[in-house]
Amino acid sequence: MDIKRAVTIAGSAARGGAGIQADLKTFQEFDVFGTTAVTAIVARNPRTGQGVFPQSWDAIEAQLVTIEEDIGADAMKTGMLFTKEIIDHVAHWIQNSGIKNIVVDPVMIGKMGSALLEVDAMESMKEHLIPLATIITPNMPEASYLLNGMQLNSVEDLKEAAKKLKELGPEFVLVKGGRLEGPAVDVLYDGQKFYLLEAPRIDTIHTNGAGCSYSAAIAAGLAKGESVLDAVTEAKKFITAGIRHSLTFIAGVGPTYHAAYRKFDETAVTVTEVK
Ligand code: PXL
Repeated sequence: MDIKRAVTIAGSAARGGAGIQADLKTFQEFDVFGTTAVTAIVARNPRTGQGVFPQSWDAIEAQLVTIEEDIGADAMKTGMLFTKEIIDHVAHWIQNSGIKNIVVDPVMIGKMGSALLEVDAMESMKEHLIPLATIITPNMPEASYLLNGMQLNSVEDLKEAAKKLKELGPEFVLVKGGRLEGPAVDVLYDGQKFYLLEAPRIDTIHTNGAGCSYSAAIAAGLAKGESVLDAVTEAKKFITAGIRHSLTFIAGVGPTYHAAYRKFDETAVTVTEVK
């Protein structure tokens, strides 16, 4: 069987809807074989108060070496990396890996409120990791942090942010406008052209893991050889369906439903090239 492969370097989200778990579920939906390097475990222990359990670089490196030697990868995505040390090591590893399609989701804060990136790690992300990316996928708060607090209130602001983020060195920038009013508009920028990807807004708070799943879907498309624009468009359809049919269980912000696009969607995404 010829199947494309994608590796995710990210945190384990015990709740199952975000992080590594979201990535694997997404890869599966796109018929891409997923492999994982867990950087940290996110789960709360009310007895000790601990909520994030980072892994040593030795443990992370072991996973990457195992994947490289036994499976290989057609694309990679990074999610929660948590520390400056992990970011620096991962960037160095990517540089030596020869992997072509690199999706960097600059994860900072989870929908459940966990801090997923230490404060001093931001500069390393900007300096060492983002320049290696085929595409970065910040949401509005992440884009704002990466741009020293730039205010984002409109699609024009998203375009301006994309332009500034492009200067950090990635090939493509996708700034996601999920927090604007009106339709859900994301801006894709390749250094020359802007594309607006628009989907209907879905009124729900249950979007845990949406960003993880969106970027994993992009990685899956790239692994299969799609263009960045095609991969992002398909990924947006996938995540819109997942949000429309998002799930709720016992408590907290519910996860997106990864099978929704395959099972019942219908979702229209319009893509417009703009100046
Ligand atoms: O959705 C962001 C995210 C990423 N990675 C991990 C998470 C979360 C949010 O909960 O737990 C591990």
